[in-house]
Parts: sequence; C-alpha cells; structure tokens
Amino acid sequence: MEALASELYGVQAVRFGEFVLKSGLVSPAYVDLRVIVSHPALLNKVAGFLFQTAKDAAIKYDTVCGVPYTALPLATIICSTNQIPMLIRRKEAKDYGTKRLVEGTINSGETCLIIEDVVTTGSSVLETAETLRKEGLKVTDAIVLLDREQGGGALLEKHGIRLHSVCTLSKILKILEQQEKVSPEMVARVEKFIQENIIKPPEQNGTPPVKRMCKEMSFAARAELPDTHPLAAQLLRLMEKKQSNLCLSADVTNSKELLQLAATLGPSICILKTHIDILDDFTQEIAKELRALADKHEFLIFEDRKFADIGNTVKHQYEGGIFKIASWSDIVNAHAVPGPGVVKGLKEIGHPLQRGCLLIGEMSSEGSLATGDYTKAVVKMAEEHSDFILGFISGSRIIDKPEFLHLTPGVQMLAGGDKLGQKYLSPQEVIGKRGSDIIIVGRGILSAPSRPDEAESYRKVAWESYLQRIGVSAQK
Ligand code: 5BU
Repeated sequence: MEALASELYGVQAVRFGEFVLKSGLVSPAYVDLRVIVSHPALLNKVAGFLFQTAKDAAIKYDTVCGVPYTALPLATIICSTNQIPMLIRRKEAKDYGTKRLVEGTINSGETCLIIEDVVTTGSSVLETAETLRKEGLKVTDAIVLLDREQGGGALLEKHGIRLHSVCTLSKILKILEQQEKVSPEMVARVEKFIQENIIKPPEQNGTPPVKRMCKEMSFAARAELPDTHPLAAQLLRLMEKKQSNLCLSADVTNSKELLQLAATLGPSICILKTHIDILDDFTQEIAKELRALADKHEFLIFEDRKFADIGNTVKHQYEGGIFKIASWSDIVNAHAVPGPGVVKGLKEIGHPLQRGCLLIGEMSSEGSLATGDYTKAVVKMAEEHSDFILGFISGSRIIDKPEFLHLTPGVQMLAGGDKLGQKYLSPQEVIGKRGSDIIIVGRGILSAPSRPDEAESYRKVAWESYLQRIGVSAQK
C-alpha cells in the first residue's frame, strides 16, 4: 500500500495544493486517476489491488463492469487476467436512442461487480448500477481504488450496494506524510476539507430532506434492496427485463383457452392471474402445463383465491383439495379480515416453497368496505409479515416502502365500470398518478378482437407511465 500511494503521488494522480473543482469549491486535494493509463506497470498493479479487494471481501460475482471511462481499462485487465466475462456500459447511448446501454452477453439474474477509480458522492457508481439493473443484472458490490470519504459509501448502501475501497484519501495522506511527501499542515487542511464536505444521504442531512419516493425508484433498484422478498425481487427483475408491468387476469372457464392465453400473451405480461375455481375442466395436468408456460415465457402465476378464513382452514385450502394451489401458484392473496392468523396459516405452507402473498388493502368495487383505518391495519399486518407478504392489491400506493409491490385491478383504457359494481381507471392514472406498480387487466384485453395486440397496447401504456414516473424518457 505504501508503494502504491507513493507511485500514485509520483505520477500526479494525487496532488495537494489549491484546486478549483467543477462545483466551484476550492479543494486542497485533487485526485485524477486518468493519468495511470500512461503507466502500464502501475495500471496492472492497481487492477491487481482491486481484484484482491473483491477476493478478500469474498464477493460472489459473474461479470465485471467498469464505470466509464477510467475504470474501463482496469476492468479489462481484471477480466483478462482472471478469465472473467466483462460488460461495458455505454455512456453515450442516450444520444442515439436505440443503441444498447450495455455491451456484452447479459444473462439476467447474474451478479455484476462494479469497478471504479475514485468515489466522491457515489453517483457515478449508482448510475452504472441502475443501468445494469435495468438489464436484469444484480449489483450488490462495488470496488473502488480511492474513496474520498465524502458520503459515497452511505449513498450506495441506501441503494443496496456495498462499497469496498482499496484505500481512502485520508490513508493515502497518512502514508505520504510518513514518507515526508506532504506536510502535517497540508494533512490537517485536507482532513478538515473532507470533514466539512461530507455529502450525507438526504434524511441525515441538516438541510430539508429530498426524499426519494419509491414511486421514483426503478423496479431494478427495488429488486436489489436488502429487504425485498426474493420472489418480489424475481418479479421486479423480470418486469424490467420484459418491460412489462402488466398482469393479465385470465378469467376464462375453459382450460384450453387458459393455456392458449398463457402461450400467446406470455411474452407481454409479468404475471398471469387465475381464478382456478371458475374452470369447468381443471386437472393437475393443466396446472403443470401452465407452470411450464410460465417458466418458458418468464411470468409468475397469481391465483386470486382471496383467502379469508382462520389459519388452520386456509392452510388446507392453500395446500390441498382438488386444486393444490401452493404446488403451482407463485403468488396468492388474502383478506386481512380474519386477523394475522390467516397470514400465519398461509405462511406455514407457502414460505418453505418460496411463495408469496399479497394482502387486499383496497378493492376496486363500488362501495368496498376496505378503506381508511382498515387499509392502515392491512399495511401494518404486511409489515409484520414481510417475509411472506410481497405487497398489496390496492387502488393506489398505500405505503411508501419500495420493498412492497402494489397491484391494481379495475383497469381499462377508458375509465368507467360494469353493471355489477366494478370500477375502472386508466393505466396512466393507476401507474403514473396513483403510484401503483402493476396493472391487472381482464376484460379490457379478453374482449378485444385481438387479445395479443390489446395486451401489447396495455403493456406499452403501463410501461411508459412507469418510465415517466421514475423520470426516464421512453426509448422507442
Ligand atoms: P376485469 O375484467 O379487468 O374487471 O377483471 C378484474 C379481475 O381482478 C377479476 O378477476 C377480479 O376478480 C379481480 N379483482 C378485482 O377486479 N378487484 C379487486 O378489488 C380484486 C380483484 Br382484490
């Protein structure tokens, strides 16, 4: 480390004096690691240190991506030396619209390690992580050569990324002081500067908090939060990958039609919702075929069973009977009316199978009693059982916690209703204004002349509403 600090100083990658930063701030320290590409031995050494830091921290990863541009050659050396597949994030793709944002082979669900040269606020690492996450990759860790200790680690931690640094600015300072390359006065000045310029995450800051609402967070980022249920994370990732926040309510009474819907609309949807007890001809074979289609087209199955009994009864209803729902349905839902026992009963069956449950916080029907204090009590119940509850069925976002999903039924392109009390809102209203995540559409799609075309229309409108909500302009 001593040799590295001295070499970095020697090539002027780290300098001390008076420097005017981009922000207008006068800093006593200046770090610019771009220069190391002109010193191949040092470049190799830095890459070696970065790789070793990842090894020491026992990080598991499949691919490596350097934050453009300085970290690109570093990532290349690491990958080439250690035979690790690399990914390249394009910085300029925005200007071209249709160009890929990440080059290389992307295997959704794999973990990508981020490499960076210097971290100050952490925003560059975060930008790269969000781009990778949008491609369906997991980002859990980032390795940086030099942490300026100005709040980058804390910001990244808030976004589910652990930051590991080879060294910090204060450590380099100490070494250079010992080597008598920097005076004790300069060390004091730099330390003071670091202390006075820590950019704290919003809610710890003295200034008015700029709260990042989960409405504004990407599905990809929400997938990586440490408290997101694994099934919710899987769903969020496939949503981002398929660019779909559309759940099809496959309310048909014939199993052939159900399977045909799953086969033809599968690519457009993130979830297929069933009412298995309205099928005339259910057999376990149908469930098996539906499961195979779900795996092929990467959507989850949600049996809209609305359990509402004591724990012991719902356990049997979920696991047994003719339907054996737990054996094929990823998600079920429940009313909170019976109290927490209903969740505990379902959890006993579903938790070991890595299933999840949605609580009904609100209903789309006219005169629904699930409002106000009842809805608040449902939220509380969900928070107490977040190891099994993925989120809610509701008309809008009922809690600002990014770990919880919100799914909204009663959606059609045109607002209105049916003769039996169903009320409809538009996808734009539900996703854009009310902050829900997923639209549930039944007859809006099922009664259209072309179901696949109509499903695509709903998918696009709902996805664009989501992109607008998080502040990303849709790429055509
Ligand atoms: P529609 O055809 O899009 O109106 O179908 C809506 C589906 O969502 C249907 O299967 C209902 O049983 C389901 N649903 C709902 O409409 N409203 C609710 O509050 C809940 C479920 Br919970």
